[in-house]
Amino acid sequence: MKRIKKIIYISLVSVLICTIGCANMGSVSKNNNSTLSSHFKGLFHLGAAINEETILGKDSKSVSIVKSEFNSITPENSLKWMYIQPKANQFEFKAADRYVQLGLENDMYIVGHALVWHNQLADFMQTINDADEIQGYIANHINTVVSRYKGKIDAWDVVNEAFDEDGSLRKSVFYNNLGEDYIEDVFKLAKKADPQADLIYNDYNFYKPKKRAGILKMVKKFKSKGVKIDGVGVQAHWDLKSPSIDQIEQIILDVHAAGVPVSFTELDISVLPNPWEMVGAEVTQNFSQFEGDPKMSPYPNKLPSKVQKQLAKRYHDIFKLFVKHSDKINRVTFWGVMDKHSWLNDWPINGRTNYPLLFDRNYNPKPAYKSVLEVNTNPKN
Ligand code: 9MR
Repeated sequence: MKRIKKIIYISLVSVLICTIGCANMGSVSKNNNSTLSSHFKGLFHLGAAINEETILGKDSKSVSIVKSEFNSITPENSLKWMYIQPKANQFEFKAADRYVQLGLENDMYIVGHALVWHNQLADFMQTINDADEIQGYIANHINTVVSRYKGKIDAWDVVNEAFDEDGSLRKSVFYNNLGEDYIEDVFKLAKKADPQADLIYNDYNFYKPKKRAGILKMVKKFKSKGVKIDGVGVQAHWDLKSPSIDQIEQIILDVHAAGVPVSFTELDISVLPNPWEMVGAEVTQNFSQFEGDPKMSPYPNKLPSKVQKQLAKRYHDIFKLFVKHSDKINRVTFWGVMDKHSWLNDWPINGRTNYPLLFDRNYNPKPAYKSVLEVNTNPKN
């Protein structure tokens, strides 16, 4: 019911926006009272990943930004396997329940992240060497978690980061035990537990053609076999230059051609040096030998205004593209609320000072925030 009401609401708002947009062709639709989510309403959901402090209400400033600026939330860590089921058959739902409650109270599009992922998996799962045993745990995990939030969590990242850079399947504990069909089986289990939830495959480095092709081959196979999949999640851990706007556009077009909408699920823009040409979010990469090297963290106190402007322009260009293709995009989610809490301060080198989001270390909107609100929301412009 909640979902049907939302669809009707979004459709009505879309018609209204189109009517206004068509009457004012060429005018910038900036409204001074806009928030991020109201600015893009009718085009796509606008979300943020929230950490446990925010979920538990301990960071009231983040909570207030989330409530006023966003209409979708993703739990940065709290629903991952290692926290939800740290020991076999022992479930911990305290933070997850609070998370879902926050989303419901504020009528948000609530995302569950992530059901099956090789990383942040409970210890007991990582050493299993038996197909039936691991299959049993996966089925129990999905039934228990997805059923608990049936009708409340709107979308699940069902499988996360299952592909390698060359487009083949990652040799994870799931693949090693179950072979290549495990992803399909997991999607079927999720559908059984909540037939209405949007089921998403989520990954990074979609701008790499081989990886994208591998993932989209699977999506097309699911579609042709009638296996429910409702979208692809493109993580979008990017930097000031890469991927290019053309590369991002190609991702949108290719995902759309595979028959599903795209969501940009983990958007942030690193402004720090990346001398190894290393882009993406493979968390196992370690560059600890560079810790404390000032060349690798050139802005420890303040982001120079020149870089601040580059960041603002980069975000503006990205959102302009998102608006252009808003008919193919379901959601755009920032990976965090404000700079101080971003995972990018500690990856790939610990202890750096990064500035990847729209709110600064004092919870104030940055020039990039303003530049995003200045994006014309008429897709035809
Ligand atoms: O932001 C998350 C960080 O707090 C965790 O330490 C890290 C552990 O892997 O995971 C981060 O979130 C990841 C997300 O769940 C999946 N895609 C990549 C994200 C950044 O690593």
